[in-house]
Amino acid sequence: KGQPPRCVWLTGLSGAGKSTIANQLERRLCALGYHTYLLDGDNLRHGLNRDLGFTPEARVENVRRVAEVAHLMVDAGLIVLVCVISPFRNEREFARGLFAHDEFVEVFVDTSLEECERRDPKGLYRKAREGQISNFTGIDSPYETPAAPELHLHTEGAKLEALVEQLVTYLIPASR
Ligand code: GGZ
Repeated sequence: KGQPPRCVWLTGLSGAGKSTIANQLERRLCALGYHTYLLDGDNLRHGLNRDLGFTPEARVENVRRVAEVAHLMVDAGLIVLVCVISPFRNEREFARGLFAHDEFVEVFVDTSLEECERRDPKGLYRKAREGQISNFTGIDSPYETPAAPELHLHTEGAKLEALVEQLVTYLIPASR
């Protein structure tokens, strides 16, 4: 089947739901017969990006590397799902600039800081508030909200399936 290579770039706070949404999206796309690959910032930081921390400079380099790898994979014909906080507008625009116009889909996984902190699945927000982690996004490191994402997902009060459906419909308009 003809497959549209894409970079689906999910940006948002830690705990916003990027990985959860991308994992479910990957299952859906797989079931529809598409070849995908998921690049997750948290995982890549154990390998490719193990030398990088969370200073602004390290994040710039982290996001640059992830964007370049995604570009290679899109070049190979895959639908690449990227989950990185990518807090800076500049680096997201750098990533966008690597791709052809239709290939890059910026998805703002919009969950308020209050809600992320309430979820706190890994206890990182608590540690950041207690000063055990510094440079934590939303606490003492900035997150620049996307100005014009292709998709803006409001996760609070939404069902996972409905959010994933919005993505599938955007990516594969004929799938419904
Ligand atoms: C933000 C941090 C930090 C700090 C550790 N700030 O929600 P998680 O846990 O599983 O995913 C987050 C991940 C962020 O890595 P990224 O590569 O996506 O970040 S960036 O795009 O900004 O380079 C979080 C965990 O690492 N984590 N310390 N200080 N998130």
